[in-house]
Amino acid sequence: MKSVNTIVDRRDGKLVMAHFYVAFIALAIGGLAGLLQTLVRSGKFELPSWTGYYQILTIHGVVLGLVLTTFFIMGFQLALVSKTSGTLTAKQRKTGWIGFWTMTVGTVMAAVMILMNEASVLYTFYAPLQAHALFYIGLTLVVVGSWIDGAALIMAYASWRKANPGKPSPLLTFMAMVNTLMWIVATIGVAATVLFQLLPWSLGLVERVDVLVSRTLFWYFGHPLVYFWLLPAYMAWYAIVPKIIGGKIFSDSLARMSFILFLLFSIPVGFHHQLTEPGIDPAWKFLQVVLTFLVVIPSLMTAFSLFATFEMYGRSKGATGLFGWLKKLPWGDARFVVPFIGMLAFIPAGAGGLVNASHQLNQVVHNTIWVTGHFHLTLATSVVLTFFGISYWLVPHLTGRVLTKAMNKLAIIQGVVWAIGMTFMSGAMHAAGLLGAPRRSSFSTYGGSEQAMEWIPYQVAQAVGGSILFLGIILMLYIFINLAFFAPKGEEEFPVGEVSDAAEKTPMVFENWKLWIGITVLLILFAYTIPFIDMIENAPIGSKGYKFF
Ligand code: HEM
Ligand SMILES: [Cu+2]
Repeated sequence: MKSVNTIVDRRDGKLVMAHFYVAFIALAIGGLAGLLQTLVRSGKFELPSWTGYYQILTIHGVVLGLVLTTFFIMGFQLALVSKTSGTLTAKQRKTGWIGFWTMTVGTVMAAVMILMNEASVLYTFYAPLQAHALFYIGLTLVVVGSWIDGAALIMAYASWRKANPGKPSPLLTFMAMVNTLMWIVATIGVAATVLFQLLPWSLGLVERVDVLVSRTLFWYFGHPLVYFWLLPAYMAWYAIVPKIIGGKIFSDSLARMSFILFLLFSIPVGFHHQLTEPGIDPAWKFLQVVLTFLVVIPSLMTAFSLFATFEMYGRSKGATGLFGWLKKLPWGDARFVVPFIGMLAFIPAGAGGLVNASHQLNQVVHNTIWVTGHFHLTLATSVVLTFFGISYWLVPHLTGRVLTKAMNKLAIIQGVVWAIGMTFMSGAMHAAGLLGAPRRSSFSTYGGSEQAMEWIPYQVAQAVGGSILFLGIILMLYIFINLAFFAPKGEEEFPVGEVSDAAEKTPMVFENWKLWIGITVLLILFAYTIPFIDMIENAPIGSKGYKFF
């Protein structure tokens, strides 16, 4: 197809790399904070007096959960659109730069407030914990900047559609569009709580805040946030990994369908994070849990089509028997192996997610460190290893360099080190959580209580795992710097999968955004309107702000 560029235009490449520099600086800072947390929680290490556990934990959560992810994803999606729908126009690229700088200024503002110990409120910034107003303004700029980046993507999509009437957009552009639209609908919730509740309250314009309303608006955003992290990994799994192994995309329509289902079912489900919260009628919690479980459908569609791609490829290479195709996969290629480790991690991660979302089982794990174990498998392994796997070819592609054999080998080692470290850390977190160990807690023996003593061996195991993981971060940073500045000049492939010949033609209905956004909005109104009216009608007087730092 004519519209597929062989290489991403240098000017677009610079814009993408700007996003990646911020993301990888975030990885360095956040990784160090993570290491310190595990060391503190082992009970064998104390932080210096000028800092504290919650300040470090806020840095870790904000910098990795919010900054690394948003910058990497926006950069990656810009690269996908530039590659599959054609070089950005000057106006689109400029919009992207404005978005980048808005996000960066916001990040610096929030970071300075955290470093000055004016905002140790953790990355969820739940009321009634109250941060400095500049922290909330900084986060608002990050969100607004991401909308401006999103506008650049939407403009690029629109110009492709205009130039190619009646044709379905390139698959990776389509996927980036779905994720961008989901992000815009979702971030309205967090923007609302920050602008109308937290900011006026931290400025002293109002004295009290309605905690339940702010938490509800946060989780209206917080669940789709995790899908905003996950979908770019799915883009790579569906449409890039098949090309890397030399196979074909199983079905273009199935991939689009599953993305649309994520758009529909990711948002009206925030209550599954609020199952223990009073003030929400259990019937509405039940409804949102049912909607949550519908996400199982596109998840299993994804798993099915990935393994179908692998099997079809293996058999085309002459594999026989039930699992013979496994041997034919390119086990020496980091671009495949590292995301593949991420896919494997998603099996226990997804199972744990079903536990979290089930009301009764949630009572056992709620607010324990099990939850932290869960999202270090989903986000910090499945998603992050896929992002690393993408960086191994995308960074050299953009900088006009190549991934050498030596770096490829180091990259595989990096993935394996991560898998080992995470098995220890996340495994110990899951186990300690089942024994009741709380998340978001510094080291304590709780007055020498017997139950707290049971947790300590697991906390030591977490520190062992955390140290191995930190080694994984150092390896990743080393490889990134090599690929960005030092690797030999050359042309690294940007792999874009082709659809299997046997697949059905893609119907145009998937591009009917009015329809999909319409259904999304209806589902949101259905799931949230009545409980929200309840919350406001029965609102307590609200809470004053607390600063424990
Ligand atoms: C060296 C690697 C890492 C280590 C050792 C580590 C360790 C930890 C620990 C011990 C906690 C929980 C502490 C507590 O609840 O008291 C935590 C929380 C968290 N981690 Fe990591 N982590 C690592 C990498 C990552 C990565 C790559 C991400 C995301 C991309 C991530 C995201 C988070 C988030 C969002 C939290 C929640 C913070 C909160 O509850 O406020 N971590 N991490
Ligand atoms: Cu959720």
